Amino acid sequence: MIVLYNPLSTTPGKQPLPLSLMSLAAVLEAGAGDQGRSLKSEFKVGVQSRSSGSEFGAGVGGGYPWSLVDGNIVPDPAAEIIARLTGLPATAVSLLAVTVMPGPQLTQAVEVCRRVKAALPHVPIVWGGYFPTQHTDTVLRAPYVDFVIRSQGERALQQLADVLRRGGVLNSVGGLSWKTGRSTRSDRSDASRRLGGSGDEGRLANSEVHGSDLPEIVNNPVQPLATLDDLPDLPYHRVDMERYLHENYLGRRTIAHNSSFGCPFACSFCAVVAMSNRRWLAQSPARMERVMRHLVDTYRVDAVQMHDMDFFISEARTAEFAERIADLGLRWWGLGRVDTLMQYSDATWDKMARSGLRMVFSGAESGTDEALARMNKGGKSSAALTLELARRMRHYGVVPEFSFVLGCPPDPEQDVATTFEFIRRIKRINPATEIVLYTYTPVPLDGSLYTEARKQGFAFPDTLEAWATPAWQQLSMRRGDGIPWMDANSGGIRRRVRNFERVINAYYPTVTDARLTSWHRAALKTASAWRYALRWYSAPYELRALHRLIHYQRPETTGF
Ligand code: B12
Ligand code: SF4
Repeated sequence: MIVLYNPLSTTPGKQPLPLSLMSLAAVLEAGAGDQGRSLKSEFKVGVQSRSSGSEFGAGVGGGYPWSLVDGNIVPDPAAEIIARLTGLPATAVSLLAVTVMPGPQLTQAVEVCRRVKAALPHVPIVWGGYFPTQHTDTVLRAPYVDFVIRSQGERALQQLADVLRRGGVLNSVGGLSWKTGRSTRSDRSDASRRLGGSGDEGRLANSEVHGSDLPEIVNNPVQPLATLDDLPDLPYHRVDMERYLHENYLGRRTIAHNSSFGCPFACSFCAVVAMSNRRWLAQSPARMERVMRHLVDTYRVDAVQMHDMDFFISEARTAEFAERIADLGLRWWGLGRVDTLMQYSDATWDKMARSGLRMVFSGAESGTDEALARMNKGGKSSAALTLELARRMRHYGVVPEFSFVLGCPPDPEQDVATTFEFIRRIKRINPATEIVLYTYTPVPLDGSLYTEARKQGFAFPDTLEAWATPAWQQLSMRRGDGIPWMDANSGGIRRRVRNFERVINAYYPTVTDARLTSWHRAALKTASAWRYALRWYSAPYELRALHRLIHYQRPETTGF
């Protein structure tokens, strides 16, 4: 049994379909077998369904038994995981596979994995996803994590399961990192024994690594990424889809989907760079159409949030997708770069608007080209293009959602002030624009921002326990805590950003919160008008009280 665990990541009731794990589940469900057969030759991508004979299918069967534990739904994930992994036949593969991003998700993952390891020391635990891909050594220093799979996970998890089932060397598992070296105990763990063999080289090391016995870590090279159309369809039929359908600005039954992996750019604050090494792989429009039709027909989905890191990289793909789904009446949302979207032709914008595109999230990042260059934003990005895109999207009736990375060196105060003025210009051009304000949060990626942060004393924690503390959890949420130049003035920059956000969101109430009535909007606008006119953003206590009263929802919590 392979238990796929999605640690808590959001507030109750908002849980998105856990796509990272569903992608892994698809491969386990389909079952590639382990005799060196390629995914491509083995999987029948969406060719047939075992029960209905419709075109949407889970593949050929014969994979590994798996089950999903979603920490967004299950109140005590550790107890649930232990129950599912207890009492299995000795010959069965047991494995706990965990997806982890920094923040509260990591905090729950640490606590749960520690409990599972204590209860079931023979069950190997593998972490994958954004956090372990960037901080592999820190993860493997924890005695309760045995493996990390870096980057794309489908093929690698299958390979790891094969090695666990048949014994053999771990070197063959693409992107696997694991602990090797001498055992710290005389008896080896069950999992280790199952792998057999005499030497340690390439085999599972004892998972009980304590204190100063720092493990030696081996990092297998990441394999070439699997083409997405060669991977099987997600096993929607195996989860309670009703739990993952939500009512929001887009629709009454909104689902999450992912249609590509990676991004060809290398912005210096972005975790995607380590994940895909500037590669972008995408599902074909035909595949996407087939999945959309399945979701509409089977689950009465009426809106889709595309969780791709960069949905819009290929104009041809977007245009064909928009044409293919035009008759479905879907409303959809995606993330895309400002410069890419400005390069699209009017014909493509027409098709997108007619196909139901309602909102696009873009990293506008800053109001100056110098800051964009320091962030290594790349492409043709510029502040002027951001303004143009706001104008263009107003024309097509698509809501822009622009995020900013504020308070960057060399002069964080000035950076904040300039970007505030820039945001006011955007709002004049397109008042519906949603503004999402972040402060720079380092990722371990060379670049002037990270270099500057390190120069000023910033360092990542080197244990998972430290990452799981409230301070680091807060830092991971991109609020600017713990960044040397933000802290230098006792949090003054952070406060300025939050105050500005409060005033601008009152003066231009978000269009995406369906609960805001016209009375609410008028009250917010009136109450904030004098502040906005005088640029008096500090201490907006009365607006905070008003926001509380009407259960105001911040734009950054409505998006992905
Ligand atoms: C959906 C999503 C969420 C959802 C939650 C998803 C969930 N799992 O429950 C919500 C909206 C709640 C959310 C919240 C946050 N998120 Co988020 N989120 C995403 C998003 C858009 C999509 C993730 C996804 O499903 N991708 C599709 C799947 C198929 O791809 P994947 O995740 O990469 O998975 C593949 C591999 O990574 C790997 N893999 C992943 N997990 C595992 C596990 C195992 C065992 C293995 C073997 C392999 C493996 O294999 C998978 C298949 O190839 C990503 C960006 C992106 N497009 O990836 C950001 C992203 C992961 N989030 C991010 C952030 C920062 C946050 C927040 C901190 C934001 C904030 N300020 O609040 C919060 C933190 C939440 C928390 N509680 O910790 C960052 C992480 C940055 C970093 N430094 O690592 C990302 C990368 C966005 C970005 N560009 O910055 N998020
Ligand atoms: S374009 Fe977006 S996804 Fe790509 S590296 Fe930059 S911020 Fe990350």
